[in-house]
Amino acid sequence: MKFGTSLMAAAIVLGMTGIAGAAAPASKTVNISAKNFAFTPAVVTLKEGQPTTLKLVATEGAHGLTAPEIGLTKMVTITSAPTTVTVTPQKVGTFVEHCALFCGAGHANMVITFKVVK
Ligand SMILES: [Cu+2]
Repeated sequence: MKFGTSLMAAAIVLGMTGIAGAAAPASKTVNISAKNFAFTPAVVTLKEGQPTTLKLVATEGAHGLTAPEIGLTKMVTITSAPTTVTVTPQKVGTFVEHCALFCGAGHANMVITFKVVK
């Protein structure tokens, strides 16, 4: 009987956690496309501590993204086949990242800005 009661209590707690999880934005997806020589959108706003899936695709050429400030330490190669990577930024700030894979004449100016907010 006691066991049954605690199971029920556990179910209630789990249920409440579920509700709390729904209230807080769970996981968010941001679509980012890359072409010669720009990322779209050029500015991506992320929330500190919130897991966000970046869906990366190249509409032209091949590009790369490394953004250690938001937790993306390993370069992701961006091609016409969409790739996803999930990051959970831990640091508030504005971080400008350059394309991480040489892509041609405009490579040096190819940037994306991540704004991490509270
Ligand atoms: Cu490049």
